[in-house]
Amino acid sequence: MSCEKAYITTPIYYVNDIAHIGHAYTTIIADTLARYSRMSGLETFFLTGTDEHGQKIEEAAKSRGKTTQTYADEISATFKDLWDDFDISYDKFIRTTDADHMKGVQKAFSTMHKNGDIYKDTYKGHYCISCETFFPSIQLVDDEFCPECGKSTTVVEEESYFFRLSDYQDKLLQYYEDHPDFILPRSKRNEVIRFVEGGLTDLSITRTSFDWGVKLPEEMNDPKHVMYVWLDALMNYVTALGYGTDDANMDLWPARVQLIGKDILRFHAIYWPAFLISLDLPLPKHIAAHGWWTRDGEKMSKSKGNVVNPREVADAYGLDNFRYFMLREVPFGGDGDFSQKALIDRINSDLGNDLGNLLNRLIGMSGKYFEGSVDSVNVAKYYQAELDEVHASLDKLEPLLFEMQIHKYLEELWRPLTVANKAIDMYQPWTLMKEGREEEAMALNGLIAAILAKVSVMLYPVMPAVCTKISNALHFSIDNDSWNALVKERKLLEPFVLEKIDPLFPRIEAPLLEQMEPVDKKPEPKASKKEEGKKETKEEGIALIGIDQFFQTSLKVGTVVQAEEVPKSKKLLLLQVDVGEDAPRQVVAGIKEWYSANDMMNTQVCVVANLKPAKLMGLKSEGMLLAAKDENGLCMIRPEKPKTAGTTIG
Ligand code: ME8
Repeated sequence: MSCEKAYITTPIYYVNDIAHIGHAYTTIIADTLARYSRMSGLETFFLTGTDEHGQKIEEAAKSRGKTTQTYADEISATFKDLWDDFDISYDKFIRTTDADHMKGVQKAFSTMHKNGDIYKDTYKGHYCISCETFFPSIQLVDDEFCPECGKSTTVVEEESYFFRLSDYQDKLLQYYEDHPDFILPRSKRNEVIRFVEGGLTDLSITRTSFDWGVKLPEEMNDPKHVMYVWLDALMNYVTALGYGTDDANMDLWPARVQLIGKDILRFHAIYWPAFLISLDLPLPKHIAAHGWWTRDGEKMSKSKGNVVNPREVADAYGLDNFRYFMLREVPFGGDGDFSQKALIDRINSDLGNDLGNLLNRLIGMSGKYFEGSVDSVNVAKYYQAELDEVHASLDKLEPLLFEMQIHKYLEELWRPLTVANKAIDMYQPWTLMKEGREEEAMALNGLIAAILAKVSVMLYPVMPAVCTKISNALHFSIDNDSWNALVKERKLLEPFVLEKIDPLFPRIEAPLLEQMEPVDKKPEPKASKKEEGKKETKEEGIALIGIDQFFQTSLKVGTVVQAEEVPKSKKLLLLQVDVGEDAPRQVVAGIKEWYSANDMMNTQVCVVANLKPAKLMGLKSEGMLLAAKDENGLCMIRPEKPKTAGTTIG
């Protein structure tokens, strides 16, 4: 690898709203790159954070009746908490309200001013608060609306400092030409070049009409101005390293990859490099812009109520599965659509059938024939061709990752799994054993284990928890040593006895999140008033139903055969309930405030037995208990006399 340091950044997210799948996507890609960089021995620094100044935030706080700082603190914490819960391996979480960041921004302003790149004038034009962007009249839609988000713009006429962006047009074009992979993917580079060739106008970089922002440096002696939020925000990438204060980590600059969504490419590929050149700082190696996530084919928006909450998806489907899905499903730079169906397909097929099943096959083979032991000593003797094919794929991976072809990285990483699954089908360990070719059968075991080990090392940056489970079962740890040995030096595993582990990817038969049904489902046509009267009678606001509708619900008597508390949950108990089937059902019940696990043991309950399974705090729940709750608390509904478990209620 050409560079020994890897500084990786995400955009800093606005605190006007909580994180959604788009934010999670950027952050998970960055986390993947950071994890790979660390594993491959690079000095890695991974930055994320929140963007807290500007008119948009000030207005969001006002509309919620909070001070801007309190509001920013609260929302910033929700981002940080989410990344912590997602085990995002960031090294620093920056906030643009941090004192040293603000100092660094002032330093940058002073330096640009000294370098002759800043002058004072009057700004006349239109400002979109939502995009925090100025637009010349010719770019507006119907002379008023923002060309980016379609919202109404505000007419602004105010004194402003300007950055001489127009002076940078030729320098930037030259830079793009000399560094063809500065902007990734290449298709996006062409867009930027066309925009810059169209002509750059100087950029208004201060505002006077509000004051939630960084003040100008004291020597400017102009206290009514605050910095334009994008100048403030972009500088975070260097102030996080100490720019303008102690320069402590500035040796990490320039960044190896700066990840962004395509919506903010112009700021990162035009303004940001121009600011850096003005400050005499080198430019980042790559600005990598990914595409846009939609939900079931539609743009996500709060008003449609179809915003995908990453925490909810990860809780229901597993964090690593969610990570894999997002990175595998969409070619980097392209737009992606989130649907539960697509996610389930990836989990059942790629993860369950190809990866999970291979581990099960190895557990089966080594258990049945060799009491779990795996020895690689004769792998090369019998299966050199397979090893060569596997290594040829592994060799292609690293460049794909840093060219941001992550979906191809994963596609290529699946080839060794195909080699392994095919080898089992072709050489048939059961036949080898029948024919007394034990050495070959053990070597096949060794081959499969080696492939699983190599794949889990390279998959680790995408699926850290799952790959750690695999490596534990195979008795090795994923780190720089094993990366070197297994991937670079093509070594095999030391002999070991395989641990049996639970299936990694239990098959998912139906969507796990009910409330996430496609939003484009047409609502039932409304019956006319007259028809309504015929169909149903309303009593005290409760719709009456027919007896057949009632019988669609399967209610059964259940006996609680096991009860325990759900760790870290104030409300939930985890129950195993016998409802007369082969095995008890697992039910997660929100009753802990009123019943202890002990209270519930060996009692009878009424169970709704045909609810779609749901997940609560990551635990599958296959039923619901009937209970009644009023102002005095909650009580379970139980049969008056003991009844056989599974007895139908109705
Ligand atoms: O733009 N699909 O912050 P922001 C994919 N503060 N990615 C999405 C997405 C979607 N539907 N929605 C958002 C800002 N993103 C500025 C950045 S950086 C110096 C300042 C992701 O909270 C994507 O990475 O609006 C996008 O660039 C970022 O969130 C914008 O986040």
